Amino acid sequence: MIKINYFIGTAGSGKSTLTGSLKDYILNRNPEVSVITINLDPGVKYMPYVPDIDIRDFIVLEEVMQKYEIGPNGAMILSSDLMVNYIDEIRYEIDQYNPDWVLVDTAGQLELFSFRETGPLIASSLGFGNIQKSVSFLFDSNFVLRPNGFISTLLLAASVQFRFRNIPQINILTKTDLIDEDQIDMILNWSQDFMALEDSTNERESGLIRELSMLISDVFIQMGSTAELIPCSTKEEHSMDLLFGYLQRIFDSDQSKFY
Ligand SMILES: Nc1nc2c(ncn2[C@@H]2O[C@H](COP(=O)(O)OP(=O)(O)O)[C@@H](O)[C@H]2O)c(=O)[nH]1
Ligand SMILES: [Mg+2]
Repeated sequence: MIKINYFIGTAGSGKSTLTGSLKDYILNRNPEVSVITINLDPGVKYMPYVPDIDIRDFIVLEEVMQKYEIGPNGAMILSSDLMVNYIDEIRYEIDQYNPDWVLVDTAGQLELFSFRETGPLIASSLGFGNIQKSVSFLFDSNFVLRPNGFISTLLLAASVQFRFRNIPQINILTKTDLIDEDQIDMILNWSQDFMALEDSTNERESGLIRELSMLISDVFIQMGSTAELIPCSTKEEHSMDLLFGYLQRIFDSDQSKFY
């Protein structure tokens, strides 16, 4: 069985760092396990790790700009759409490695991968046979310190879940080393108890934002709890333990096998 995890999140939420760090972590812990990383961001210039499979071997942003005579934004959208043409090549390369784990780093701009056809199509096309998959959605710690930032990120996480339909999703609170314990507890509490989120919203937001936030958190209360939020810092070994444990459990439970 090959386990594929897609890291999805807003630009700067920590996808690339976590992809590289998690690979190192798994290899350090268990050298006989084989792990590969895939970069699916055709526009990325600098990466904190060297990907084993790289979409930039097939699509070069500057060439797309020149060939179609478009600017960088249009070229990012087109490059992202063009990725579906290389699904067979990516699948072939994955099979060459025959890995236990595949960590997929997605485009800096969340909407390119998740809200166009590309991401869901790649995820379902790569998902046949002996492959299990999961989505990890990243909540940037600095972003979700206020109730309204938390709620907007929660909405994004829910949209990603809708887009990737039945793929099991975990939500990760990234860069927890940058905020203090109390703040981490507060955010985790919001994710487990939407009443607490509503209380904080009442206290800390005002005007239209407060009204809207209250309405939205009401919807979440009525929907029941979404996926659990897992705190993670790539700088702390114990939090990588926690995250890897969750990922393993997702794949060990039956839920990711049938999609
Ligand atoms: N302190 C800290 N910084 C992090 C962590 N993860 C990522 N970063 C930083 O956050 C920034 C964005 O990370 P990156 O992985 O490029 O985000 P991406 O756009 O989602 O791929 C970079 O400056 C990283 O060094 C973390 O766990 N702790
Ligand atoms: Mg990145």
